[in-house]
This record gives sequence, structure tokens and C-alpha cells, in this order.
Amino acid sequence: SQPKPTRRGALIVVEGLDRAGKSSQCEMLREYILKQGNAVKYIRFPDRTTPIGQLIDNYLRGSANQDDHSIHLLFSANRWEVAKSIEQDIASGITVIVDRYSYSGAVYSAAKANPTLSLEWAWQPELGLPRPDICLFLSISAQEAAKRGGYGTERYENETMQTRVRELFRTLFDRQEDIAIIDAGESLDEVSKDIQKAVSDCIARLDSIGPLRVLG
Ligand code: 2DT
Ligand code: MG
Repeated sequence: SQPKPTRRGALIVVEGLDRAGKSSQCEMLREYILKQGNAVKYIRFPDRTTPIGQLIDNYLRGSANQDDHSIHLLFSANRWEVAKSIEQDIASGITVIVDRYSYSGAVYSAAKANPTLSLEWAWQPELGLPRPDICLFLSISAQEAAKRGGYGTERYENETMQTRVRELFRTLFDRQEDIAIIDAGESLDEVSKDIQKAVSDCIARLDSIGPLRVLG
């Protein structure tokens, strides 16, 4: 009989506000997918290790300033520089878990309330990037976020930005497909179970979805 063609991997994005539990949940999801016998890779944006990523890191730590539009395009370029390698991994059967993606990209920039940097403007450079098969949004209330500890010292880690970011995520997710809103206010294990359910459903649909699509 013919050898079975490689089943492509899934592109899974995890989004959420600071302290929603993204990193822990990404790690638990990685272990879950591995245990099921599937190849899996974890990546995160911004990827601070590349030359563009270092500019972003300097900006976030406050040691460099950048025009709002300019830094926005650098965040997007930081995704474009790995787009090909994501496509190759997915094609070779590896499921890729991505910690923050285009959604954070558009929302954080638009939250600055710069009159020439709308959510619509901010989304444009994302068009054509690999499209997630599912985007899991870890949703926590402002109160729950506050309970989980104080803000860090990086740019954006303050109440005003977080409130705007939360609202803009909602606006963006009304317009985008394949978004799963996960109540991230529960325990690690409960949240993890909800994520596993959503991801299993997504992986079961992969054959009918067909090849990896692009963001539109
Ligand atoms: P971390 O806390 O996850 O390291 O993110 N951000 C992120 C943007 O403004 N644009 C983007 O495209 C991405 C991926 C969100 C650092 C901060 O960078 C913000 C928080
Ligand atoms: Mg952070």
C-alpha cells in the first residue's frame, strides 16, 4: 500500500492580557500534544533573539524610544521573519504553539490611541501571515488580573493600557474567525482542560480545513 502522506501540524495561537497564564498554559498544552504522540514546537512573539527582536526588547524595556508606527512595523516584521519556518514546520507535521501573535500586535499598538494608528491600520501588515487554525484567548477580568500581582516595569504594563487592550481584543475578535474564548479565571488545571478540549476539536477538523491558510 501507499505510504500515508504526512498529516500537517496545527497552528495554535495563545493570546491574552499580561498575567492571564499564557506561558504556563502553553507549556501544559505542549506536554499534552506530545503525550498524544504528535511533534510540537513552542515559539513566542516578540522573538527578542533576532536583530529586529533586540530593537523591540530595547523599546519594551524603555532604553529606546520609537515612533508608534515604526515599532508597530518592527513587531510585524519580527513575525514575517519566521513565517517561512512556521509554514515548513506545519507542512512537515509539527504542531506549532505560538505565545502571542498578530492579535497582540494590532491591539497593543491601537491601544496607544494615536490618531493615525487605528486598529484597521494596525491589522494591515499582518495580512498574508500564516493563519492560526485556532486562537485561544485566555480571558481574565481586570480584578482577577490585579489579584494575580502587580504590574511589571515594561512599557504597556499599566492599568490604562491593559483596560484599552482588553476592549480592543474584544473588537478584533468579533471580526476574526477561529477564536476560542477561554475563561482563564479558574484553576490552572481547569483552564488546561478547556484548552485541551478546544485544541482536540481543532485538530480533528484539520483534514476538512485543508492546507494552512493565510490571515485576511
Ligand atoms: P511579552 O510580555 O509576551 O513578552 O510581550 N506586543 C507583543 C506588541 O505590542 N506587539 C506585538 O506584536 C506583540 C507580539 C505585548 C511583551 C509586550 O509586547 C506587546 C506585551
Ligand atoms: Mg509581559
